[in-house]
Amino acid sequence: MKITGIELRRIAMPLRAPFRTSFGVETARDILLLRVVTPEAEGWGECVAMSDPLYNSEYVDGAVDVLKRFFIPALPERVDALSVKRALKPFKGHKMAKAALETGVLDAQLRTAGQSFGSFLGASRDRVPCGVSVGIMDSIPQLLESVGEFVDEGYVRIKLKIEPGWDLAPVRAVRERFGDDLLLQVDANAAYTLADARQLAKLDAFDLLLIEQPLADDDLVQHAQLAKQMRTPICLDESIESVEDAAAAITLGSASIINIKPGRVGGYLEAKAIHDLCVAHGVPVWCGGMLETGLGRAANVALAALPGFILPGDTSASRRYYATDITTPFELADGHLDVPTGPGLGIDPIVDILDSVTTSSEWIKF
Ligand code: NPQ
Ligand code: MG
Repeated sequence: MKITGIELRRIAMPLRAPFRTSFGVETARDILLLRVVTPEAEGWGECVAMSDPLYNSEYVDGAVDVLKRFFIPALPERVDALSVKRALKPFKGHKMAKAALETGVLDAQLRTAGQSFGSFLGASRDRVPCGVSVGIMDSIPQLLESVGEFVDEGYVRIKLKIEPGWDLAPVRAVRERFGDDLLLQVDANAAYTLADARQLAKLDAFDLLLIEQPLADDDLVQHAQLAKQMRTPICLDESIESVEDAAAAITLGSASIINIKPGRVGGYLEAKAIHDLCVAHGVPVWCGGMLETGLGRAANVALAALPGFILPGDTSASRRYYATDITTPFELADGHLDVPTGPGLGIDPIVDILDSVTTSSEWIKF
């Protein structure tokens, strides 16, 4: 495949409600989209980096810079997704920027071949059960109202964002209101230390599916120690940036479940490799979310349809975050989203909507 050019497009997407985590409050999503143009097709890659380096070290301006300065110039004359992955391997870090470029090329490649993301990745289902991530609130009544709305919409699993001072009380309140059958888990986004082990172990009373990323990103050894001090399964998110990280976490006993986000690990090829490793080790995985538009969501839903994704993901409907998506919105049916079946992502941006949220655009001619 020869690339004619790549458009770097920056969009601003207002969130329907502020989303608060242990690292901050977001009211709008600042997103970089890559449009990879070939003579045969156009492929889309959504970069999941935030505008500020709060979730991990990446940020949108940094992604734009490393793509323009290093990644795009390093592409070979003829490309496919695998050759992009190989060409970017010498560069350290910047997994979210790498993932966006690899995904844009993969989408163009699959659209040309007439194959869907789901088929390419090895999906074994045509729809996926969906969970939802619920932000930190100002009060317990507010939280219960929000969780109640999501339960009514059909979400099959609830994830509560937690931080020191907002952990036991919200979990207890949600369990009391919605009962023991509700699938419930928590995500700390690295807000605790091993000194909090006794407090975290109190969560064991609430029969949670898992606790996600309680400790710092680079604390694999301490996660293994924490795992011995609580019964709730530990799931890693931020700590896992590669198949090697996943292997280390499994060997050390740092995680018994892994959250796979293609952006965080450098793309869908690496995400698939982590899935395969986890299946081989009997480690359940699930698909995380980064408040993607319909473009990123389409690929995530395809990934979440692989056989090892045995827990519901954060693959929520478009309206969880956005009043207006840039694609036909993903809508929940019976707690599930359908896996797109068309070539590539199987979904296209709606040009007028995309234009209306675009804040800047740059064309890089090959
Ligand atoms: C997580 N996502 O699993 C992340 C973190 C996260 C759905 O909980 C703007 C952009 C705000 C990306 C807030 C969910 C965000 C963001 C949280 C990602 O850890
Ligand atoms: Mg997380």
